[in-house]
Amino acid sequence: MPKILITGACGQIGSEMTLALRERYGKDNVLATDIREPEDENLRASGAFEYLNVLEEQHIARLVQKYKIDTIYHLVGILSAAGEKNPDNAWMVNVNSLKNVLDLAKNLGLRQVFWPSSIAAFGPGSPRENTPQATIMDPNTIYGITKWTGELLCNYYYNKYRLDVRSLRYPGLISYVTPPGGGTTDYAIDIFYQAIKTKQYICFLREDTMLPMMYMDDAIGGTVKLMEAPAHAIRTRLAYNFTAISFTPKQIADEIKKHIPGFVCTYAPDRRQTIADTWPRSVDDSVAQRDWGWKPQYTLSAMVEDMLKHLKKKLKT
Ligand code: AKB
Repeated sequence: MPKILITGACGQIGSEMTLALRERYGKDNVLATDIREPEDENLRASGAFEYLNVLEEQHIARLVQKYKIDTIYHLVGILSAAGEKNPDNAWMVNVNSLKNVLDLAKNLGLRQVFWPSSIAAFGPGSPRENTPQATIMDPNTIYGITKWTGELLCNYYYNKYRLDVRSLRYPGLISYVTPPGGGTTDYAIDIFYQAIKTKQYICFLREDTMLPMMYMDDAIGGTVKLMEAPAHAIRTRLAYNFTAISFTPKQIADEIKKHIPGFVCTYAPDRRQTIADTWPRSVDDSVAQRDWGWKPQYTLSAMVEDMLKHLKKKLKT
């Protein structure tokens, strides 16, 4: 059984990953850490939590030793739109913390590290349709630059030190548990809250902006599958392309309208449009399918139905 430490456990991915890993490996084998206290009652009640600033390598090391950790899911990160507001902070949090985790994992002989990359690692020079696993990488947001740098670092630590570090290029992730903050794909979550609360939504991307997306259940399932795959199956130590569904704001709005008649979505693109315009419209994840059996479950309509069911309950409508 792995002994896991999760950083960023109170974030969008972390809060669900913590619960899923505790369910799978037992609550005593998964330590949740974050720089902020968990607000979610389920998360708080589900097992041990420790305050952690990932920029302090010694602090991570103390927790690793105290809880006999052998695996780190390093989920802390500043997203794309937030990164543009404070590039220095994005670099510090996204790159320096990853370097701390990789150094510590190497020095203490940890078994495995997971770190999320993103479709933001691609850029204007990458093909935008069915973007291949290996292609031109020229991200032009600081977030994308940190993600591509992080991939190169992971690859370096594997090649030089044989550290078993694995990574995925997450698309926009959609979930009803913890809202994201500061991303370009966040509209695909906000739209559900507004559709339920007011039947109106002003989208910050153009109606035809197609981006790769995934429901959180698929993201968690795929991540666990990657981490449990035998080492010989993992044939890239850069991040794997990883996708489920590509859709535009208009397509998701139309799908929501089937469940909430009268819902109206209008469009007022802002600075996030220029970020989205440099990202893939769809991604080729056939290498992940071939190497470790990646296969998503949720279609657009299944995802919309499940999101609305859970969010209506959460918002008590
Ligand atoms: C963002 O929008 O910044 C993220 C991402 C695609 O990595 N959701």
